[in-house]
Amino acid sequence: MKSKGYLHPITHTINDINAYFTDRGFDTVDGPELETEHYNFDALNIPKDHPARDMWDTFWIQPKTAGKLLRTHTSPVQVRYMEKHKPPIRIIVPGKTYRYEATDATHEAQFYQVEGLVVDKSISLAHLKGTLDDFFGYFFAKGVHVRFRPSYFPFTEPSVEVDVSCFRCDGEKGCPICKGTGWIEIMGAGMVHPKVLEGVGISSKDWSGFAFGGGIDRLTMLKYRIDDIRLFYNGDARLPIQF
Ligand code: 2U9
Repeated sequence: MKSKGYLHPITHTINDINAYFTDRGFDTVDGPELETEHYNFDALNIPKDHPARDMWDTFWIQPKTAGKLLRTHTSPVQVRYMEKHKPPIRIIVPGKTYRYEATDATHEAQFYQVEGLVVDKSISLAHLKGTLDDFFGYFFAKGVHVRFRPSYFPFTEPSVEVDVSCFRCDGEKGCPICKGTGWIEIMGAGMVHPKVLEGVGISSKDWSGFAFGGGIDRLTMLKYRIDDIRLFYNGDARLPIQF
């Protein structure tokens, strides 16, 4: 039989995430990979010369003074969307992102991210927790749940690190995937900072929102037990056949 070809494991994950969220009323959106300093940083409450900018190693387009870069996260897409759409907003944003850093088994200079954004009346951290709890039960395995740990991101307040209970050892604390802790670090999230809402003309008195963001490569590696991110990008056709 003639070979029909195969989907890349990253594509499986993106399709899976899009299907889950669009079934629940989210729109899938994308935007430019070549971005401006304004949309990638300033509009997200990451001002010039603020130490928080060091969180993102950035590929600047020369000359740097022109303010053009390869997006370091998909967040500028949400900013652009909020400028054009009034709340209520429910969007899921998968896409290619770039970081100026050395490559190893868990880092690539280009990788994929997914971010979600909900803006509505009286949205709280409880809505965020319920959404992620249900999503990870779908994506990894029934019964997988999440926990929040306090964190910091300039564009969310409060901010949290999101862990999922280990789907390999069921939180029994005995496996290499969760390094014996029973928990796996999976993404970051929080309540959209009022400054970010006000910056796109959404009143933070009338509306609130949650946002989350994580690496699609990491989600895919955990789900399909792939131990080196570079396998996704070396063009070896023996990879997609297996998934
Ligand atoms: C808007 C407002 C808030 C998106 C968020 C994170 C936390 C986060 C990283 C996880 C690993 C990216 O792949 S990674 O390096 N992301 O921790 N992202 S909250 O928050 C937003 C986005 C857009 C307008």
